[in-house]
Amino acid sequence: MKATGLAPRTGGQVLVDALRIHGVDTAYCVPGESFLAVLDALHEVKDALRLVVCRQEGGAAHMAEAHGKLTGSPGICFATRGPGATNASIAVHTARQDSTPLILFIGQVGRDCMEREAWQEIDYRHMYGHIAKWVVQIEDPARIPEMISRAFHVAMSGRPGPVVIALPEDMLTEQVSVADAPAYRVTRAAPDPAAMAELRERLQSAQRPVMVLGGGGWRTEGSEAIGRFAQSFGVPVIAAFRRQDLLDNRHPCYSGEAGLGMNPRIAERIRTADLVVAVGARLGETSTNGYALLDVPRPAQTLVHVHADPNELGRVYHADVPVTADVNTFALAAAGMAPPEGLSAGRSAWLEQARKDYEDSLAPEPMPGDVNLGEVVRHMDRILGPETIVSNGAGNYTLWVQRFHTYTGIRTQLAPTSGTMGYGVPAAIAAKLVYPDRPVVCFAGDGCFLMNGQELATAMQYGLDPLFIVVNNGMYGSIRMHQEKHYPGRVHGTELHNPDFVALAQAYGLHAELVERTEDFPAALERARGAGRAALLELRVPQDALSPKLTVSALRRQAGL
Ligand SMILES: Cc1ncc(C[n+]2csc(CCOP(=O)(O)OP(=O)(O)O)c2C)c(N)n1
Ligand SMILES: [Mg+2]
Repeated sequence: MKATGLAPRTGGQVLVDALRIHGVDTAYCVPGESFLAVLDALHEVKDALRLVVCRQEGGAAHMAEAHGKLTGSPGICFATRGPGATNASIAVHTARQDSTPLILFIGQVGRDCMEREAWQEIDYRHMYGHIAKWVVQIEDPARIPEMISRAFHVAMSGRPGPVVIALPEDMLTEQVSVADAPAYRVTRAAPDPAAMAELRERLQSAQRPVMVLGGGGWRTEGSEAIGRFAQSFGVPVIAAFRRQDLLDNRHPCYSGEAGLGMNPRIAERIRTADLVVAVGARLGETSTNGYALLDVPRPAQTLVHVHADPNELGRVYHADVPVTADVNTFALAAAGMAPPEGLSAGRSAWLEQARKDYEDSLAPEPMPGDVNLGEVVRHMDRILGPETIVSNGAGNYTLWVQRFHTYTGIRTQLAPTSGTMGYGVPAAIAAKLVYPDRPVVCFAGDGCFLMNGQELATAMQYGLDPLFIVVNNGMYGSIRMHQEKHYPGRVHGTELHNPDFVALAQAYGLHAELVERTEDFPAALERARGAGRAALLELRVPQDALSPKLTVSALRRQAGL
């Protein structure tokens, strides 16, 4: 140890001090003996840094990911080596696809037995090499301040994303005298003024412009500025898949979501636009109907592509105006540009039609069975109000949630663009930890719910009161839909025999009820809200109702069955 005049600390203490310097107030974990020294250091600061103990690392890491989405700062998760690290990997993938800042710490085997395939040993640089933004193993406790500083910078800068840090067990117990590093600072690239001038010109001459918002790193001022920009230039705004909260859906320019199961009118609007201004969106598979709405690599539409990561520009599409910029900085610059004198009649009509199509799409349509999910979502919106945060995972039930719910602005939606099942439950728990006073509703399918249903115990342990709405159709409905489309009538591997969800939730200590008719939902919702604790409402829906537009019976008729 070098003589530095600094008090010696264990690696675990240096790490926890670094987390506090970087502003961390919450960490999620499932404990492991591999990082006992960190747990002990956290014990020292337990009033300043809350440790949330979870039941499965997939739940813990998804809570940390949702925490990162909601706060805009890296979510923090600790998992043990081997099985803990493999369980947690699902959220590293989510954070990658969703561009969420996340730091996953993994207890690693001791340096003295590394590379022997010691007990639970994995080389995380290989395992996470492709899905994390950066992976490091800290071999020397004296370098912890440097590595933690770098981890926060990497997770937050450009396109945000996940960082994985392996912590050898004996490195965490080693004493070291080292100075702390200061808190990270985020750089925000500003758009090139020449590109902004070009954007303005192109917007002035366009007949059918659309803006597509997506990606990570958005903040309130960016979202508000993009709304002002859209309004002053009269541009319809389309949200990329599961990015519906980037602009308040009540804004006169908001025109719906380009995602899975896309409204054909939105697809047509993007396809026939003469100018697409993509801000933060990668224009990936889910937002382009499988890369069909814009030609690769040279779209027929004029493309202005704004992204924080220059590697995304020119990766799939050749943009006419590529702009490397932080989305918020771009939005503020765009909102400051002088708007055109007045919109041509054609441009006004284009905008009005886009908004009208969106508003028309909000009217729930009839569906088979006694519970109309569209009506349920609309009712919930009216009662719970604009502060509500809504989470979901993957499955066809999300098509109703994402179509009929009005997202009222930034950070009101927790929905994985990675399409992972099991996300809604842990995300809702994290939302309640970040915003205890806001209503939080998790929608989950019967399949989705049981992927992380064990985290109901975590909600109860911390006295949190989200509302869980389980849409029970007795099947992996989304896969059944594809099965019926491609192999009609040959149902295999998609049927589910479920537990009694009400009894299950009650066993965890929640208020729980079964709702079998739309008209019973309002009173059940009131009782759930008044329960004073977490609540679960199970909605029974028939298998026939595959999506807001599709039934099993219609598909079978088409197939002549
Ligand atoms: C972790 C994970 N495993 C598998 C899938 C594939 N998958 C997508 S949707 C789905 C079915 C979801 O079922 P459920 O939650 O009951 O919703 P439903 O479609 O029935 O409304 C499956 C298995 C996935 N997206 N994520
Ligand atoms: Mg289901």
